[in-house]
Amino acid sequence: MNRLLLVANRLPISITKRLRELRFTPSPGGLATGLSSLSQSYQCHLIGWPGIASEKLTDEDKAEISEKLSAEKYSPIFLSQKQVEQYYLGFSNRTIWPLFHYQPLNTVYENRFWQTYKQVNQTFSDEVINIAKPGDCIWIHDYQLMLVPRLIRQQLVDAKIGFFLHIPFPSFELFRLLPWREEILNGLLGADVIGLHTYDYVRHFITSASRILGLEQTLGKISVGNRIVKVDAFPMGIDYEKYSQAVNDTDVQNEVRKILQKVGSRKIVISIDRLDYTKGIIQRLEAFDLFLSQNPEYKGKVTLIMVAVPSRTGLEDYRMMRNRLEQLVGRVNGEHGTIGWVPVWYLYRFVPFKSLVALYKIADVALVTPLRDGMNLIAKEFLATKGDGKGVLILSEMTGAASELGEALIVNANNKAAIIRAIKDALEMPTDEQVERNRLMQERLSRYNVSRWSKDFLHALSDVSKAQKELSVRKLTESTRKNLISDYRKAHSRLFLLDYDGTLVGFADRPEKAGPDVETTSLLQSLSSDTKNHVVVTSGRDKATLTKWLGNANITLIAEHGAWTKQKGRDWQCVEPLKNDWKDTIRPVLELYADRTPGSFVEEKDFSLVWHYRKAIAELAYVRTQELKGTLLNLTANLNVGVFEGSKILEIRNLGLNKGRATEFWLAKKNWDFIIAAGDDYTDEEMFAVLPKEAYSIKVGFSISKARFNVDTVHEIRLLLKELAGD
Ligand code: GDG
Repeated sequence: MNRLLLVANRLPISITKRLRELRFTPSPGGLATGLSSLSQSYQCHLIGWPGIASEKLTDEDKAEISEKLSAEKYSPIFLSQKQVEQYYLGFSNRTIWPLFHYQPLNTVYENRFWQTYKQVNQTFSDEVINIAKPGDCIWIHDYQLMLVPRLIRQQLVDAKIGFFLHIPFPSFELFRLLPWREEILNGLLGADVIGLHTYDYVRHFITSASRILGLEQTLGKISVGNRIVKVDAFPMGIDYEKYSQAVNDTDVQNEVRKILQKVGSRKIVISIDRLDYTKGIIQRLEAFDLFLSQNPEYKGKVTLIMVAVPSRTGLEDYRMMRNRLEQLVGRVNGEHGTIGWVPVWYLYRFVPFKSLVALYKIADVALVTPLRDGMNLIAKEFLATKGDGKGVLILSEMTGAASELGEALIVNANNKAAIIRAIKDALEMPTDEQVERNRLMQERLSRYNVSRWSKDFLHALSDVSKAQKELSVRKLTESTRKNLISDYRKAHSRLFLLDYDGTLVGFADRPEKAGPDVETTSLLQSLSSDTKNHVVVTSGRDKATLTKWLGNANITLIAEHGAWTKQKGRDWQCVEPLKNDWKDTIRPVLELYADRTPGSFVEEKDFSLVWHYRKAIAELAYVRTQELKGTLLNLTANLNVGVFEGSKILEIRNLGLNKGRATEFWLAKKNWDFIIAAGDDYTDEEMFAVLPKEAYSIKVGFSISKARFNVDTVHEIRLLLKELAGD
């Protein structure tokens, strides 16, 4: 059975020490319970902090802890008090947590927090590296450990590494505020799969990777060096069975009875969260206060049961919030309450599971209105307990859960009037409607439960690792190279199809600077001097440039992706006449963008227009490219031209032009017994696609390609060609 190493800040256990004796209390967090279903397919091993500062422990204590926990397949990470304060309470909860929850004004940027965060992430990685074996899956969780994927990758190059972020990934405008944004992105990109709760967060992550690191993506796959990183949405589910079955437990039923005896026939609204400013608890209570003022007929008829679970009590902000909340509860109860009716029942504690389920069960309305929340599992758990389908969920649109639970009463958590209206609508909603809405959501939640979530994530991880392996298998190895050379030597009629930019020569700041050096021209000369060889350079360049650079070589030139051909010793010929009238509409648009984007310019060829932005500021170029693409797609909708994105260019050209057609022409010309084709970008894919399967097709650079082989750099392809030329 494969091993799964689960790495998270906390182990699902708490250790305390009294009178020199250690006490171990299981604290089953959502994650550990949620992932228990994986134990059928994986041998799970958990790595995390056991919840006690190392100053309180002797060496013997640590040995005892390690021994006891290893029986549970847990590896403890020991952290000092200072590390807990600076890495956990500091960087994780005063920098990342507020910033990622759209609270930039509450965000603290302290270098010492960051230094300790790096140090602790290193400690976690060292432990993983220490216990990992080949074939293990490593799954890292959450914002406390964002540097771990890369730290592990640096040591275990081929490891299968996944990362899941449980909180929102903020929009680029927020993320860019972080002084250590590059390091955080690079840290995450050490993973093979980065999982987020929603597509919005995926989009935000991809935008940040592109605008901050200049990385490009296709369909959620980002190329990082010679690796592919998949970024995708995996909305976390709950253990649906567990909650839907729990309502039948005798303990839960007793609890339900007890609460109902106290509340009587009043309607019950519940509010349950960790006490955190992101959860919108105070705003929610203010809305409830206003609801009672504006709807006095509900006085005495409805009770709000508010559970605030103590959280991060070591932070001043959290302590202050508790004071504010308790004052407000006092005021609301004082102002609206009567003898015999307390409007808000307030509990500041962690409630046992049976009480939690009982509260869900008896609630007529669940008021879940965070200001921001990665997902929010309370909303889902509430629905799972509603076997009879009765009950109304009021849900903030700022939660990840809102994208799955559209049948709930969705509100803007900052809009008190909307919350007040929703409370009233919920209390008055006909039972049929409640049932109808809930059934749809319940079906979805029971299908996409936590076990499905984790399996989906791990499948994605296996798929990406497989693709990664295929990619490295496709690397042109020494033995394929030898085969290629031996096939070449045996052959009598050989065809070379070589792209120019990015294949024979590297990119330059400006296209006109990428002319061939002496070595390139003499390489092409040597190849073509062998009468068995026919060399074709297939380029997107215009014919004037190719004539200037390669006109004297005894080779065939293809310009503008196949629009023009110059066969050995002949003149240029236009393959087929194409319409060009579209250029007059498109040119002014491109020129406008060139003016608005310093460093960019427009190139005009016979059958295409190209906007180059290699020298423009990356961030500005990104914004402009997106705008320009949108504009061009609109303008060209009814024309026979396409908009193509290449390496730092946008090209608009006639749809009939592509290297595939040009390649087919050359393939049909003769009975070649050796074909080699090399290229680096999307236009070369058209060439690779039409080649016979025995042809040696080589992609320069590492990304998925139709080519049979990949090489890393221009240098490598030139070395190969030199060897063939006998240079
Ligand atoms: C983070 C993200 C994301 C809460 N109070 C009690 C109790 N709980 C359990 C609930 C639920 C879990 O804790 C809370 O999960 P949430 O999703 O509501 O929120 P966070 O703790 O902020 O979690 C969040 C989540 O990670 C998962 O990815 O959804 O957005 O912030 O399971 O049942 N359980 C018991 N007593 C309590 O008093 N027994």
